[in-house]
Amino acid sequence: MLETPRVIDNGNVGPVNSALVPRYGGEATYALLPRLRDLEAEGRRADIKVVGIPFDAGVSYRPGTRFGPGHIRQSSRLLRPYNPATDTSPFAQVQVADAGDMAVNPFNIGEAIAEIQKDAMALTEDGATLVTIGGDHTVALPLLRAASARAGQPVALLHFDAHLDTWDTYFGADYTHGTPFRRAVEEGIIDTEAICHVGTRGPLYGKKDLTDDERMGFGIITSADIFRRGVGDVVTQLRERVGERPLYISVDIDVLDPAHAPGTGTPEAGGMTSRELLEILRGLRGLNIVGADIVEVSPGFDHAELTGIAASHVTYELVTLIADRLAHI
Ligand SMILES: [Mn+2]
Repeated sequence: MLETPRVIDNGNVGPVNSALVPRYGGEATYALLPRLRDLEAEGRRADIKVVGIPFDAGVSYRPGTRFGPGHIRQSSRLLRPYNPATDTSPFAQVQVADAGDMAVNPFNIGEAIAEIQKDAMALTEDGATLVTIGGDHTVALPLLRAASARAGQPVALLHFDAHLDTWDTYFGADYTHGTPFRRAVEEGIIDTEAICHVGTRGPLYGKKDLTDDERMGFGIITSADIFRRGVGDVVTQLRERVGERPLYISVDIDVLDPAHAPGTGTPEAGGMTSRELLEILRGLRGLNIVGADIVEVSPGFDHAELTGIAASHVTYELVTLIADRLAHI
């Protein structure tokens, strides 16, 4: 077994050194970062853990997000360690590692949710922050449970998605990828003073979908709002709504237009561009982000890694934000 040369910056173990090893060779960890188990074998710990949840038992339309984590990792090989948008090197500011995949039950959603919650609690036991690559949106519920338990209070939520995901049941099922945020409100794990959907669009079952959602406390910035008002104005509103609260960010890749992210389960026309999404995320710099997920990447419907690349960059900006905040506290 050959020793893999890595970038070591500021004492932190970074990606494989791509001046010595081709980016397209070797194991596809997220951004070619070290495996958590290898760091821990050396007595190190990670401040940020990127963890996969290969799961799609909660989908209502196209399946395939069980292959999302592997696809995002494969599409992340070209990411580099310096982020010019923020003038930071996130993998040098803190230790970031790929924690591998959670092994969740593909046949029993209740059991899968319990396993995800248990694994999320175990991975954050040492104070690490999780950035999760999914998986369908069902996974956000147990991740929010763990995030609010660690924060010791309900967390603010920015939910980037084409859809509300606050429906009640589907075929009588309470736990699906269309219902996690209604369950989260019912469970009191998100702070209804500071919850907002961003990027919604497309037809609904009826106006009641919106009135129910509003009654739960959600604000809505639609995809059309972003086009009409612009990124800067939207960022200002989101920052005011969240303030200094512990914040969880959930990004369904279908928030992007199908032109930017075709590889997803429930695509809707008229979405934002990947440039707009990345710029909104950069605008959240300094906020107290306690966890994040990027979900609904379904590689069987992807073309030329468009969706995988978009998701890998979204993950990179989320890691950047968390690393920068951790480096300044
Ligand atoms: Mn969703």
